[in-house]
Formats: sequence, structure tokens, C-alpha cells
Amino acid sequence: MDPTELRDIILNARQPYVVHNAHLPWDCFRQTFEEWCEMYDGIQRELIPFEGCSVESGSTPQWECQRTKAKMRMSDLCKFNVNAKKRWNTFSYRNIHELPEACRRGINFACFGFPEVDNDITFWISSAQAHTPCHYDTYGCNIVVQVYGRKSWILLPPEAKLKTLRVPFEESSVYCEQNFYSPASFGSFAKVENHVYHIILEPGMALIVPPRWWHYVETLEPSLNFNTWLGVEDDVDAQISECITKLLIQDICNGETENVRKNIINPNEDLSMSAHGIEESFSILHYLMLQKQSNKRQCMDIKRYPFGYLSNDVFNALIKHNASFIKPIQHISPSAFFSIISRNSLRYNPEIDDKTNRTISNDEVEKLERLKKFINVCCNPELVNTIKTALLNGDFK
Ligand SMILES: O=C(O)CCC(=O)C(=O)O
Repeated sequence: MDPTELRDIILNARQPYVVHNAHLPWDCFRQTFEEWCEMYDGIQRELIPFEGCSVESGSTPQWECQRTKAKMRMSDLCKFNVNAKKRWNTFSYRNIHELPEACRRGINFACFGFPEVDNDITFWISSAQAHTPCHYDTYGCNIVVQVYGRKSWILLPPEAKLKTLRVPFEESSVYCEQNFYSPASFGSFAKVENHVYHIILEPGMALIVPPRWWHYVETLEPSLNFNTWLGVEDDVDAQISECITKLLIQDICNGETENVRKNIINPNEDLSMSAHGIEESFSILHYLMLQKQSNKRQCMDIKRYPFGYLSNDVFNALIKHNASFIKPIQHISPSAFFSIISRNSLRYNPEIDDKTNRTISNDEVEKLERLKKFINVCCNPELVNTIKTALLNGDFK
């Protein structure tokens, strides 16, 4: 595996690819998951605040705000799998530095052609059925390395006709309405059935996800994986769009109760509705627009890579040269897709729909539904793009 060639493939891939037998010199590859968990528990004495939900679910995706906490040891994750019929758990989307040094020794992305990437790495630890609702990342491209266990990745191209949502709002993730985890029916997938790619990621495999590809990720057995998002030069445009979206949401939610806001803003998103918070978003927007207009590079500490600089011929020759270990992810047939969806629909339990939002008053439920619809329309990425173009063409000072 020539890191320079791999780097060029990653920074020019227009569809997802998988690297087989990456043979990374990471210490964790020399241990079993059980050994790794025991090492973690031996060093880190405190119980881990796993988050999760019940395995049975309602007709809408299981959003992060529905998760509850369960404290346990790392080793429990593997043991619980045997009888984890009721609840799934995850300790994920966290920076690698939250792991003890011994549990992350040797981890960097040098073998992929990015020796400088040794800090900006995220880990994902989860039990079977843990999943992330379908979304795309607004920034960069993604390299995912599976270390233990298996994960199923369903991917769709940026132009797939999924219904975009901005509630729950999280900067850098755009979710969709379709529920891949526990669908109540097939209807909402009718327009996308011909555009589905699928891969089960196994230990030692690495996945390359190009910018803005939709993905629904589900853990099949206790799993650990690492990933890094590589910022690309186009990200400044996406940052402007995310900033406009933030300002619209801050304005719409200003004055709403905590209960309502908790259902609109994702728990990991720190979005202040105060006058100071709004002022801050305006300053960031101003700064980004000036950067874009003067074509200046981003602030010095954020690395951004050029993307899509090779011609098709050169790229295809690279893929051919590396064909023994890097392969395009397979497009699956509508019937193969519907058999996954039909299996997942067994988790759907209509009684759960009735229980949702029992914690907030009827007035608040009504208001929340109204606000969600309004935000999803006003913050639709296409509309935000139009606002961005108008701002960039106008006299934004
Ligand atoms: O592994 C997961 O649950 C989600 C991963 C993901 O969304 C990503 O790497 O972009």
C-alpha cells in the first residue's frame, strides 16, 4: 500500500471505497477486543457513561436526545452482547485523547498518506444495534478504520432523494427523515431504492466516505472503530451555510422553553440563544464571508486539503494499480435493500410512538411540531444556499 497513492485516491474519490487488509501498525490490532477492554478498565477505574436506547423503537429515527445513560465498565460491553435484546449502548463520537495512552498507542493515519493526522481522530465503541441515524457530514471526507467487531454501512450519494431535516440541529451533520433503524413502512424509501450502496466493515478494513455522502451506520456486534474527517478546501462554503442555519435557528428558537429547545438542538451542540450568542454567530459569518470573498485560506491551525484535483483517467489508473486491496463499494439492488429494511422493520413498535414526548406538556408538543416544520423549511440546505449566494453577491459588511 503506497501512502502517496492512497492519499491521492482518498482526496479524489467520488464514490465510497474500501481498503482491505490495511495492515496498520496500531497496537490495538495485536490484541483481542476483550484484552483491549480489560486494559482500558485496568487503567481507567471510573465507570463509563454509555448512552443508549431500547432496541424496539417508534416510527421516527432514534434521535440523540432520546438516549439515556448507563454507567458500566468497558468489558461489560462484550459480555452484554449475549443477552442485549432490550437496549443498545454506545460510547462514541469522542476524541481519541479520552482514551488512556496505552489504548491508542500507534494510532495515526500515516499509512493512508496523512502522517500529520494523529490528534484529530474520533473513536466509536458500541454494542450490537447501536446506530447513528442517516445523515451526511457537511465538512470534509472521512476515513473509517474498523478495529474490532463489524458495522453495517448503508451509503447513498449526495443527490439521493432523502428528506432533509435540520431538526435535530447539529453543526456539521444534516439528518434525514427516513428511519432506517425501525421503519414502519417502505414508502419513504421508494425514491432512493436504486441508489443504495452497502458494506459490512470488518476488522482491518478501512472505508473512504467522499464529501456529503449520506450514511446510516449500525453496529452488528460489539465494535471499536476510529475515524478522521479530512477538511477540504470547499469547507469554507459549508461553514458559511452552517453559520446561516445557526443564525436562523437561534432567531426562531429565541424565547422558547428549555424543554422545546432540548428537542430541537442536538445534545452535543452548544448553541446559545442569548444576544451574545447571536452576536457571536454574526461575527463568525462576517469573518467567513470576508475570507471567501478575498479567497484567503482558513485560519492557520485548520488543515484543509485540495479535493478532486486529478483527471478521471489518472484517478482510474490509480484505482487499477491498487485494485488488489482497494475496491469500490458495491451498489445493491432494490430487493437487497428492501430485505435489510424489512429486517429492520421488525424493531418497529407502534406503542412507542404513543409514549414519545410524554415528558413535555401538550402545549409544548404542539409548539415543538410547529417549530420543527418551520425550521426544516427555512433551513433547508437548498434555501440556505440561495441565501448564501445572495449574501456573497450583495454588499455584506
Ligand atoms: O459509526 C457510527 O455510528 C457513525 C459514524 C459516522 O457517522 C461517521 O464516521 O461519519
